[in-house]
Amino acid sequence: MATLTPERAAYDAGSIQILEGLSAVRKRPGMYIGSTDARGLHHLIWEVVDNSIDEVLAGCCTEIRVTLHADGTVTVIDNGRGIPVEEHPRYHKPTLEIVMTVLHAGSKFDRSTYKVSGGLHGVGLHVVNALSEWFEVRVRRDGSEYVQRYERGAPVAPLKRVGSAEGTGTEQTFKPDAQIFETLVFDRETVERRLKELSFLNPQVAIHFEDERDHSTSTFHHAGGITEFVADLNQGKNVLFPTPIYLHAQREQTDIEVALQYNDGYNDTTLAFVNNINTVDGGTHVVGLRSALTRTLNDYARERNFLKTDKEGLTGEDVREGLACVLSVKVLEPQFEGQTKAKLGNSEVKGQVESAVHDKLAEFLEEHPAVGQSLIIKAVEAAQAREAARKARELTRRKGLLEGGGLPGKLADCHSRDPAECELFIVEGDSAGGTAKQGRDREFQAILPLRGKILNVEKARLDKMLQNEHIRALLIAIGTGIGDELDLAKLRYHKVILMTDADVDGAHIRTLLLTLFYRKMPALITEGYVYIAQAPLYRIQKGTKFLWAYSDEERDRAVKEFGAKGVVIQRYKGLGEMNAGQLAETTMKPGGRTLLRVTVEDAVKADGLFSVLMGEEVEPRRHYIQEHAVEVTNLDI
Ligand code: 0RA
Repeated sequence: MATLTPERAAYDAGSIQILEGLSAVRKRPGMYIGSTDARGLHHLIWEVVDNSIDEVLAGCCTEIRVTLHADGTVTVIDNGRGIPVEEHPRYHKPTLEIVMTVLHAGSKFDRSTYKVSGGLHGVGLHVVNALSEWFEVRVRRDGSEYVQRYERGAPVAPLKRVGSAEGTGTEQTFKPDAQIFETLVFDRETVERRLKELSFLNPQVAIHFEDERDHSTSTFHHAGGITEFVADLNQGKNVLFPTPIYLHAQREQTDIEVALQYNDGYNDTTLAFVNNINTVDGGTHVVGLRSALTRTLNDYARERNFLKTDKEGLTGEDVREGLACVLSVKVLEPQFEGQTKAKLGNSEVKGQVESAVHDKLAEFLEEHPAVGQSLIIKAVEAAQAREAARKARELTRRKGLLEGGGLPGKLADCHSRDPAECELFIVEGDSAGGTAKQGRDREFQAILPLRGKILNVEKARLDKMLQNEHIRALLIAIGTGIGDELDLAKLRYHKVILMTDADVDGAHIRTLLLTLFYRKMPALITEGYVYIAQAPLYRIQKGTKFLWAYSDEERDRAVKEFGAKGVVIQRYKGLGEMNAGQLAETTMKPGGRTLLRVTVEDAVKADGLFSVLMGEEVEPRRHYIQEHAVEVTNLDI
């Protein structure tokens, strides 16, 4: 908690309640913004921008301006009505100050029906304020301009009228508190991605972005809304029909919007939002959408004799092959579930979305037979490919059994049969694989070497990759099956650990595997079973003392600690340069090692990279990987 200077203490003498609220936020920031790492840091921006978006939803704001300053501060400006400044009837202070210290910005005034709220969003500006070293708000309203400044959530002076002003709006600048956050560096791409997303979801608003660190600027304004969003997802792809299908309906209090368009690829890219929040873990709205899609297309195909027998049918996977889709629902009281609060739980929404999408899609297809035909042909082809793949799988399964135990020959399995304690290390290269085999604890650690080259020889669709012998060995080792048949109960290892070199090839294979997991076995990632092992980059030695360093910063710290003189720094380029004991000690053994748990966001990033990897040109590909090596959230084990 901040200590108050005498002046501030005097000003705040009557505000015990406010100070208690602030100290609660500062004591347990994670309860309010999820975490204090990079994700939590960015959450501050989302919270402030969401409040301006609420003003857009109320129909009172058309421009938002977000600036990342070079000194780590952020400014968000909107041309909404301005946060009210008149005295709050209950607290006898300007409403602005109450909004900044206690209340949710919209709570008293109900600015819009579907507020950005629930889960970690909509926690209130007072939370951002409490977690900022300082926060300055400027409001233009009723012909005047007002300012107030806060430090660590507490006002340093009363709200002040500083002059006259034209128009209305709110300007907020804040500096995240170094006492709270582990990192203070905003990621331009992350911010841009969210602003772009918001501009698709709220076509009324133009969002201007500037990053003063690299002098980049961009403006996001998409009058076409989620239809343009889908067109954007399909950019550079061959689409089956030129304009995305757009459906809009209301069921009870829930507003449902869907845009979708097929491409000639094989993946399903469905983005789902609830009150503008990206529900990366899906939920009832996504379940409703999927079941409507499957039902509607089956009915349509059957009525028009695209399916030969009654028994034959299109599965969910069939109808989602090559799909790009954005689902945006507005729910009155959303319940968000799961670790990251990114999954919708409201059970009533499933039926609402299912009914709306079924009715509107059936109607659309009735009126656009050419579109209907093109996507049914695609889905029927997918069904045929699925059947062929099933036969091929059956064959390998039988063959696998003949070869002994059903497990791939390359796998050095562990003794334990309790998946909860078992770990599978997927190791790049036969030689590192050999070292890992020697260094492992064979009781619970299994090793599967994979060749880094597989990606280059498989410049093809993901499905074809599944025919690759190495990938098949991996899938058999993991045990769950893939796609709709995925069964986590059959998972043979509760930790699936990628152990690759810290170079381009390592990034290559990691991207490939994460994409495979994300697309074909997403539950493996959402349930937190996938990890990345961290191998040291340096060994720093002086005399008989030595330290391992996992980053350049750690290396520099170690050198300082030892005193620069006589220090020997050895750089490790690959896993293969360590002996078995070293690899075990630094990277594999619980206690000494650091494992990074892969999040859905990591996987989404990998998925984006994958498309670049599959491109024809080698150089941009290498370059891109080096620039964008998948980052992951830290988790010490
Ligand atoms: C409460 C009531 C009104 C507007 C706002 C809050 C408001 C909050 C934020 C936060 C960022 N920008 C904002 N703009 C407006 C409506 C007051 C009225 O009726 O004039």
